Amino acid sequence: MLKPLQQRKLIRLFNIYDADNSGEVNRFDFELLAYKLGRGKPWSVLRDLKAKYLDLWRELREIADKNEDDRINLDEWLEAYDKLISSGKLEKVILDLTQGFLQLFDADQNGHITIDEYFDFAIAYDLFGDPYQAGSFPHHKFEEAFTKLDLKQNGYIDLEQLRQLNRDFFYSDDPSCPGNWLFGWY
Ligand SMILES: [Ca+2]
Ligand SMILES: [Ca+2]
Ligand SMILES: [Ca+2]
Repeated sequence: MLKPLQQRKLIRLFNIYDADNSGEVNRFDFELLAYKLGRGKPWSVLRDLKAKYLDLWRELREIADKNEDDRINLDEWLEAYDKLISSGKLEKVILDLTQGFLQLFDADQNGHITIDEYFDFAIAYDLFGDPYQAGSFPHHKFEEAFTKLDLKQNGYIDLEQLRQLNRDFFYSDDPSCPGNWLFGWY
């Protein structure tokens, strides 16, 4: 059974992946995320991003689309994560997620996520609003989130920390846990 805090975070994650705010997650959301992330980048980069996100979508559909209608609604989403967590299968998902996250957002590929790289993630996934629109992006909240995630307070997040933050995001029932902030406020 998911605890209330876990559930709240998973609903937050659902809303992030529901990029077009249609109330369900489907392949269009993943295409949209790829386009947002690839905006202004060369075609070959965008093409690879699209392929990556479609793979991600297929994996998620496999896990969560219980009634096989090519859409994941919130009930299916929560049930899938509940099962992944209770069966212990989430650990593998977290390892894949962490690796994928570094591939996508560690722009200079040095194994560390800096605040600038986290900023790209925040924009693509619309974690805090549009930073280029006046009044839309609470920059103190964004910086506060990164400061919480920067567990060693050394200005970046490394692979091991990222795994820990992901684990805490999915498992932790402690409101003061830094990993809760991985996808912005919740
Ligand atoms: Ca959607
Ligand atoms: Ca479905
Ligand atoms: Ca980096």
